[in-house]
Amino acid sequence: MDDTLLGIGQVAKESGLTVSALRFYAGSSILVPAVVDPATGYRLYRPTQLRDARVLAQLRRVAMPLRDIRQILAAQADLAEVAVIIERHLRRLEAELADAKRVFSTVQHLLDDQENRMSTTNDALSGLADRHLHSGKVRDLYSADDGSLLIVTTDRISAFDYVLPSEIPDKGAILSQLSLWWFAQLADAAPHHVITADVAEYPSEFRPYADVLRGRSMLCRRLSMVPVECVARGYLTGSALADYQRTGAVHGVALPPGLVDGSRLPEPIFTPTTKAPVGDHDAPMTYDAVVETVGAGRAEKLRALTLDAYRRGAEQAASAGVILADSKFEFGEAPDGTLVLADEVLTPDSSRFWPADGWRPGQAQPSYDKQFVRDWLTGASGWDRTGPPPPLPEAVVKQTRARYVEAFQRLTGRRFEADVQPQPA
Ligand code: Q0Z
Repeated sequence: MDDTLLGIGQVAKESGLTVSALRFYAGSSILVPAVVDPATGYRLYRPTQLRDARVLAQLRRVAMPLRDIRQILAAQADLAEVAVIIERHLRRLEAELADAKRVFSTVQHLLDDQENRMSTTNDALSGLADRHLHSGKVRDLYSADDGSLLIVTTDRISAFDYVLPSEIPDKGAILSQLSLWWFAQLADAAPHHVITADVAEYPSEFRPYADVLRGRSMLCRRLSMVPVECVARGYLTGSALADYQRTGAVHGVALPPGLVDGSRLPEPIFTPTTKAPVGDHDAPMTYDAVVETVGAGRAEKLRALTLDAYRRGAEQAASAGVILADSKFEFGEAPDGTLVLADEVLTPDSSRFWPADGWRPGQAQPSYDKQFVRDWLTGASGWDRTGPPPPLPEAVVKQTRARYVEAFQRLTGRRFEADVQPQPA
């Protein structure tokens, strides 16, 4: 055995730890010097303890608690036990990262309250900042004390991947009520996550905000969300068209030759995507990738539920003179394993709606709701699509609001009434 002992200064130098840190660890029963020279009082370490000091220095870099490090140094011959301790710490770090993301999202929301004068719901709901979980481009998510979730649909509008600096009055209420109506229409095909949209039934912490929430929010069961965006397409456009033009297939599904932008597909197809973090784009998944992610049983149910919901939606839309080109559904799992339809359904924000009488395969189809916005942004506005987009002129706001109202009334057969508590469909 090599019994050349090392001084504390040398161990510090070669491990990257400081002398005072080494003293502190020794006081915590980690890396206790093998020998204290009785004459000088110097702390002396064995060569193997230098390796321990290096291990310690590395593990502290990833904030591993001292008790875990003590265990690892004691168990070092047993690599399986070391792996268990490392795995446990990795899961802690992942949980902390998820927590940090929520914190950052809340911070952005808080700052937005001050910066973004245009966002009326942000201002009105700033008292709920500590319950705020997440914001999408258009909707905000809050958590209730009883574990349920509140989805608030704002009047924000996005185009070309930007949230515009103008709002469309009542858009949030219209889309929220459209989604509620569809949940009710689809209820015999799939259970859904809505508990109530009646503000009088909301948990008490939301009562002070009843006037802002009424008509534009829904209280939902908290589910374990399936990490797959379930998209169904009956028509070829967008990223699926690009896929097809490159490979002749879409998400691994072969399609007949000769299809063009806006072509109706022989039958609706399931084109799932990954859920990308904020700001990223979703990536296509093959069916096999879905099976790998959620298991064969869930994958088959998701595909069947998605295609069924799409078919029903497309059929009802068609009878109102509207083409439902494609739609994205999100599912969550209830504690008993049931797959539950969640998020929003069959709204213009989750789907492509085209006016049936303007359908011309072979060219880009006009959007039912956003065409005035897109035309103005790419034309008269002079915006070059690099920086943030300019505010919309009043006329474009009015035309666009009218399109949302019209879509709601055609699809549901109901009148849209602002500031009214929606009744169950
Ligand atoms: C949905 C989202 C946002 C609205 C989480 N029932 C549920 N259970 C668990 N999680 C969710 C739901 Cl809906 C959930 N999202 C997306 C974000 C507003 C919906 F800011 N995130």
